[in-house]
Amino acid sequence: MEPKISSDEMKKLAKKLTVKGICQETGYSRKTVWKRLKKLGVKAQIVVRTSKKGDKAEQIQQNLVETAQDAVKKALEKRQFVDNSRKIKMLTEELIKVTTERDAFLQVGPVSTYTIKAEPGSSDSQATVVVLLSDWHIEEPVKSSQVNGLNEFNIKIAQERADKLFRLIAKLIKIHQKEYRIDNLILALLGDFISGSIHDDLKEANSIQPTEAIWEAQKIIASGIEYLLQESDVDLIIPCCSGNHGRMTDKQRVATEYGNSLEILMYRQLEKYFSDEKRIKFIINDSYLTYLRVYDYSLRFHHGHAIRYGGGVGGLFIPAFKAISQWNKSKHADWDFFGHFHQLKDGGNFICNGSLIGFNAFAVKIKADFEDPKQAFIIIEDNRGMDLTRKINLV
Ligand SMILES: [Mn+2]
Repeated sequence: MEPKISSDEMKKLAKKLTVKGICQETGYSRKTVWKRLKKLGVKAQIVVRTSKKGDKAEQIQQNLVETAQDAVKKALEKRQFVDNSRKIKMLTEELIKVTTERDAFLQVGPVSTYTIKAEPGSSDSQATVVVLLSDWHIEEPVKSSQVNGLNEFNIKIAQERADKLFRLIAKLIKIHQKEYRIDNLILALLGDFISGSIHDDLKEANSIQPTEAIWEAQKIIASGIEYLLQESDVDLIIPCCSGNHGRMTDKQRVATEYGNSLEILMYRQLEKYFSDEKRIKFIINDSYLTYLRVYDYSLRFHHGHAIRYGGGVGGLFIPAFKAISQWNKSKHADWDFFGHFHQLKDGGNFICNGSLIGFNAFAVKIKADFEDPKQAFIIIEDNRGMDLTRKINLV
C-alpha cells in the first residue's frame, strides 16, 4: 500500500521538488506521482538546486535545454519561413502563368481585324478575252442512234446551242471584268460553220444545201455579234479563218483555198454588214495563218486542218507541237488557236477548240475522245500571259 498524501501536500511538494524528489519524499512510485500531479493540474519542478556545484551544472543544463528549445523554435520558424518563401515563389510563378494565359486569352478572345487596302491601280490589270468559234457544222444532222444515244444535232439545236454560247460569252466577260479591265474580245471565227458538200455522204445526209447552210450560219453569227454588242461594253476583234468544209471544190486547194471558200464569202458579208460599227474590226486575210498581237504576245489563228493528225497514242499533241515548231521557224507565236479536231485541248502553247455539233461520225472516225459540244474561252492578261482557259459547255 502506498502512503496517503493529501492533495494540498502534493501541491506543496510539486512547488519545490522534482518528480523524482516527490517519489523519494512520499514513497510513491513515479507512475503514481505523475497521475496525482496530472489530476491536480500541477507540474513538478524540472530541476532542484541542491548544491552550488549542482546549481551550476543544472543551470548549464537548463540553459542548454532553453537554448535547444530556442533553436528548435527558431528552426521551426525558419522552416516555416523557408516553406512560406517556397510557397510564395511557387504561387507567384503560378500567378504569372495564369495572368499571362488570361491576358493572351483576352487578346485572342475578341476577333480583331485589319483592313486590306485595294492596291492602287490593281483594277487596271488589263486582259483580253479570246473566244474560239469553230466546227459548228450546223446543217449536218446527228441522229441519236448513230452515236449510241450520246448526242443529237440538227439545225434547230445548232441555233439553240449558238444562242446559249453568245449568252454565256457576254456573261463570262461581265464576271471576269470584276477581276480585270477587259476592253477587247477577240472573237475568232475559225471555220467549219457548215459541213458543205466535200464528201459524197455529206451531200446526201445534210439537211440543206451549202449555200443555204452558209446563209443560216451567217444569220446566227450576225445575231450573236449583235447580242454581244448590246450585252457587253467590249470592242470586238474578229480574225476569220476558213475551214476545210466550207469550200466549194471537191478537193481542198492550197493556193486558191480562199477563193473557193463559202466561209470567206460569209466573213466578207459580215464585215460589210457591220462596217458602220466602230466597235468591230474584222481581220480576213488570204493566208492559212492569221497573226494577232495582244500586248507583248503573238497569237496565231487557223482552222487546224494543216496539222496532220495520225491518230497516234499521243493524240493531237505531238502533231500539233510538230506543226507549231515548224511555223515558229518562220514567225514565232506564243500560242496557236485552232479548231478542226472537235476536242477542246490546252497544249500549253496551243488551244484546240471543241465543236458545236458535238460527238458525230467524224469524231468516231478520228477516234476522238467523247466530248460534249463546247467552245473555248481564254483570258490573256497583260503581264501574266494566258491567265485562264475554260470551256463553255453547250449542253
Ligand atoms: Mn474542220
